[in-house]
Amino acid sequence: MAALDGLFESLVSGSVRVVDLTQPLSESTPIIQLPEPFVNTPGFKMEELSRYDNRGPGWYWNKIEVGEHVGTHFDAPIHWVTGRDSDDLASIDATKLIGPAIVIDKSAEAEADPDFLLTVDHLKEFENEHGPFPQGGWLLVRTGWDARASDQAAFLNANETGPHTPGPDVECARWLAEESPFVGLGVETVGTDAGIAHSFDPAFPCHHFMHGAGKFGLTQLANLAQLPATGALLVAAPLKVVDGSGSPARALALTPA
Ligand code: 23J
Ligand code: MN
Repeated sequence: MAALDGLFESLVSGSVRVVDLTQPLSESTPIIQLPEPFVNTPGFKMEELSRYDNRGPGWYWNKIEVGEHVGTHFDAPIHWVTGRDSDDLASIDATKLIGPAIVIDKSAEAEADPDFLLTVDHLKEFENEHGPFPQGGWLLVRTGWDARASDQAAFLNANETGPHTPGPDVECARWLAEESPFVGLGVETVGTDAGIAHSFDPAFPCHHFMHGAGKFGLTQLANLAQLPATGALLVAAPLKVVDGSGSPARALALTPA
């Protein structure tokens, strides 16, 4: 039997399900707000070229404009200064875009404390319960933040002290990048770093360490609640933009039904 026959059969029979981890991309998709003096990204915009009218009687098409880091999106290593000599979107080894998904659920903790920080201890605890993390895997962190994704204010959760959203602490970011077998980190929030990570040393440690190690980020994920802790397979599909630092992406998971 060919290696993928069983998978095709399972998809047809429904014993393997495709879970769409992607948030809808529209003009109301929430976007990250960096503080002064940094430049911010434009959001998503769509402009009609023709819609079965005199501009094109038989067809409908649009022009879209979007920042690379908008909505459910992929962070390439070259996004960060620590990864400046590493991969852009077009040079990434596509094998790394598919891998076993490990889903750690910290939604209760993030609901109790929006500044909740994921630590190496949390990850060791997970490994003690579920076994060692897989080589080439993706760590997906469930925080319940996807429930806020249609409301920019609730999603960014900012006050006069800045944004308050969960993410890894400095040592966890360093460990994921330099010691773990993961190739990427996926989150439900606007970025892979915690809201307060601008004040960490180094600032934005997840970007700093992960991209410095040639690893990836995936943000604004949806439907992680539908995945098992282990046993799902992630497919991350960013655009293959030459010199691109990131791109809106379709993120899918194959999961046992
Ligand atoms: C630019 C500057 C800081 C951050 C980010 C972008 C992101 O989170 C991103 O989307 O990669 S923290
Ligand atoms: Mn990004």
